[in-house]
Amino acid sequence: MGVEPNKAVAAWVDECARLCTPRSIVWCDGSEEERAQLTKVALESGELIELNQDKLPGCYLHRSAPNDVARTEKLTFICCPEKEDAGPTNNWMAPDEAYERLGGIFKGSMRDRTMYVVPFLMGSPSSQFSKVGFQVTDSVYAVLNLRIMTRMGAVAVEHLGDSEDFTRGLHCRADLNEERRFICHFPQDNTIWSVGSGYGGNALLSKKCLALRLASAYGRQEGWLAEHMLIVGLESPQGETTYIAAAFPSACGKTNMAMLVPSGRYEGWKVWTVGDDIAWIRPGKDGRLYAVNPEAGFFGVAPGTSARSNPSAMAMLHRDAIFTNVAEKKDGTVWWEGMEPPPEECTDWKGRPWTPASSETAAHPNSRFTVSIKQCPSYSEEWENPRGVPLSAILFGARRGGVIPLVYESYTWRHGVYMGATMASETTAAATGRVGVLRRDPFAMLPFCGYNMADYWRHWLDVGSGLKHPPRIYRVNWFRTEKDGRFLWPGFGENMRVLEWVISRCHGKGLAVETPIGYVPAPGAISVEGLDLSPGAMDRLFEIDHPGWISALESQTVLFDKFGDRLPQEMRQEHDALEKRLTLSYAGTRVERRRAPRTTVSAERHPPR
Ligand code: GTP
Ligand code: SPV
Ligand code: MN
Repeated sequence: MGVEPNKAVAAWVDECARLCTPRSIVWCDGSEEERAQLTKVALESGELIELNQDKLPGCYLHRSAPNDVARTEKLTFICCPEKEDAGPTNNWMAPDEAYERLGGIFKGSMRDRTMYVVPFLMGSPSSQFSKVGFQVTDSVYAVLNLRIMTRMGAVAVEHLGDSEDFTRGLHCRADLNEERRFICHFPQDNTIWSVGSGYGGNALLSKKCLALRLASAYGRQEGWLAEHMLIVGLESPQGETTYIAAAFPSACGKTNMAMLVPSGRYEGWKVWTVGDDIAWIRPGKDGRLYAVNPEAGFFGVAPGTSARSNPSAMAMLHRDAIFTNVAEKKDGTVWWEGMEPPPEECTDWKGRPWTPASSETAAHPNSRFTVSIKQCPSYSEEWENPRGVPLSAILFGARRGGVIPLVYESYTWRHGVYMGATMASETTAAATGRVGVLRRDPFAMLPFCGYNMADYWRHWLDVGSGLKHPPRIYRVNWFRTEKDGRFLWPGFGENMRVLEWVISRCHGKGLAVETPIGYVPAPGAISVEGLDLSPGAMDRLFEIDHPGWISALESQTVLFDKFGDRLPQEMRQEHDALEKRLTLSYAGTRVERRRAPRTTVSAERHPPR
């Protein structure tokens, strides 16, 4: 490659080679020639399948092993020296034990394989806050994905210079056996060892392993935040851009919101995509929070993506994309559930013939596309900005059939941290295990927080208390349903109606009503003009479900109790204050059912009562 690795890198790669004993070692430089060469190798081995190069130039299909289609949270470990520092929501393994157990699996695992060494940079080359990682891997698919997902090659080697400060990521698919699959993180060694999986977040170590799990631990030490958040800029017809970050659990709408195309009513508005999955957030000198997307591409959920739901995503998938576990049509193009009417016949994600009469889906529910952020029609030039974009609002959103209203605003930063900490969501196909089960997913970081979650909440409280101009904090829920299971809210481009209210609040204009749970939009503050909602839908979207909240409060206590003394007292205080407000208002509503809201407040925020 063009740039020589420094001594520390060379020594570490040498160690990896001695452990895995590959047939050969290839140092990757990120060049076009290399991409062509690696694509050829992957086509020959069957790791990639060529799609129709006239209709989809530069596009390829990858079919993963059927037992390796999603993140495996049960097999993901934080290996810090003390178990308590990983906390009750993480799996923990002692570092020595982890190195030994995984070392046994890595030993000789690349005997008849090539070992690729991939330098990559997370963040802008001109930022001192960017991080360099090296991934050693036996997967050409991983290399080609990293090439899209990160700034890969010489740029990373140059950024590192003589420094030893780089993440050491060792990855091998080994035999893809779940019994021998482990994804281990060693924050004290800046090291990740992942073995036995070739899939997404398990195998692209830049993403969840480095940019969330390790980075969250380093962010705590260094005074910043690594978050599972999209970053988007919303430009008004007057030319004012408001930046919002939003944490939604896996497969709960980040990619969609990041490249939202506003519905017709919002002509003149522009949406700018800065990131769709990960945000590194730092306080700026001006007392605001600034967010950077450290990645360079999207690894997005395919099913449900259509010209109607996400036209921007469809537009960027016509060239230079890798598709994983989608269906292939007869003409060598791709298909997945929800894209458009099903083809009469196609090949499913396992390579078998499929028709609409088949009992299984054609694409895997967690099938994905990998594509460069630069191909997104709403790509924001601010993606290059080493300082990041200033945040006016932070949204926490989850998949909830009930209880959580369409949108509400926190009273304060502290109340907002409590809202994020107590988020729960119905599980999705992005991780193995049952789908549709409600579980607590604080800050959408349950699978990604690299240290004790209680310390993480403490860190959020501390960061906020140092800010002169903290962003406002919201809960949103696009997924509240009718009794028959249909969504009450149309979602997607129509979410702009909710975001318009959020923006107007940030600029001191939008009207809100104070309720026990927080500020909700004043009647009429969210436009429903032109929407085909079922009768009473808005009332139900904002209904405060008292019994639902009371049982939520109980289960929050179960979560909080897990953390013992480490739980910040502020979380209990917010819990108790909410309980009190709900009890008082419930007593009121029993006397006067469905009483009109008590106070209409201006855009000013009050302290909670
Ligand atoms: P990860 O990449 O796993 O982190 O997921 P994500 O948070 O980026 O989720 P994504 O935007 O890919 O959406 C996941 C699924 O939710 C897709 O099937 C979408 O079609 C669906 N979805 C996204 N936004 C909405 C919405 O506003 N309403 C409804 N009903 N579904 C949505
Ligand atoms: C997620 O599950 O949140 C993802 C996909 O973004 S993966 O990279 O597999 O983690
Ligand atoms: Mn994600």
